[in-house]
Amino acid sequence: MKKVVFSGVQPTGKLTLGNYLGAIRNWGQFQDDYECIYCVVDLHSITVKRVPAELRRQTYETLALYIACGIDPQKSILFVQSHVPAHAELTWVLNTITYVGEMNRMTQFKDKSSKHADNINMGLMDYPVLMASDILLYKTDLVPIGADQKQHLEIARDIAIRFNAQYSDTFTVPDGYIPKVGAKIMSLQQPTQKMSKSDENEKASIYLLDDADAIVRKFRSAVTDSDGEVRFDEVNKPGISNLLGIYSLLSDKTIDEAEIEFANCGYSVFKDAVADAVIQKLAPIQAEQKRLLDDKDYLTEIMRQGAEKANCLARKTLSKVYRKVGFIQL
Ligand code: AQP
Repeated sequence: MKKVVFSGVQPTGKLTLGNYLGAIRNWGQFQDDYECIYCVVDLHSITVKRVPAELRRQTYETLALYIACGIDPQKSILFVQSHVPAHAELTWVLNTITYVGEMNRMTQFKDKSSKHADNINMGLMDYPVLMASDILLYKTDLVPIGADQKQHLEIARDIAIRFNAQYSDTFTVPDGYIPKVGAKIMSLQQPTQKMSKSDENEKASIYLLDDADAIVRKFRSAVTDSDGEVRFDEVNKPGISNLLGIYSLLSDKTIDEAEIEFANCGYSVFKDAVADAVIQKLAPIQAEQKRLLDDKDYLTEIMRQGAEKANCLARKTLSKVYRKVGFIQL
């Protein structure tokens, strides 16, 4: 039996370089050795207000990006969360062993509540429990995530342990896989905050579908500092350190090597080199995503096949959970 990897991204807005370097880029490496399950988490994405037609379009776009980034539907299960009802059903059960106080303490809930003060809905608060269901339904061993999701993964572990203690061994307790470099790509305009697809300032994020001109422009206007030295120092030089991290990941060079390469260059040469590395990496992904989006039937078929496989696995776990809590099975 192969170990199971599960992860997902919300089809909210345009995916960023942060989503790619922190999460999706790392997914491919597991495909040969693990049973990989990658989900487009559309149920999560309606915790903030959405335009329905946009959500539909972005669901296709996100699935196409997964494939364009190297996730092979022959090797991994790719599916859309709302096609597998067990995610919502398990969430209800897990809600009954999760405490309001725990959810209130979640950093993302606090952040999103302040950003969407007019829409602090129950779904926003319940987001971590739905995420726990996503993970636990598939007996997941490993969850590749960016650093921002660490707290949610810990809650998923706590919920699994709590359920197992209360009802006997049922869930696998998952581990997180957080990359050593790239776990938190920062905003280009406020380098002490993470790059986020819902950031209203478009200059703050590199979107995976940005064209070359936009990428160059955004890196040229990236906030740095005034000492002129390309050196990694997250505390005193967060902007330059963020750019060094991005360059190092995309050029397969270490941070030390990158520092040496740009030792006497000044920031404008360095920024253009980072932009160029990003453009080179994204160009083939963009072309492949476009090709896939021109073939909606193919993408729909991938969704259908993925949903069938995921439903089969998820129903088994849900039925076990229902038995354990005492629901009558017909
Ligand atoms: N800046 C980032 N650096 C590294 N990893 C990141 N991730 C997100 N931003 C960065 C990782 O991407 C995966 C999917 O994220 P998500 O779509 O589920 O939502 P999120 O974490 O809330 O990401 P965003 O971009 O900030 O979305 P919005 O703005 O819609 O809330 C996760 O593994 C995440 O860690």
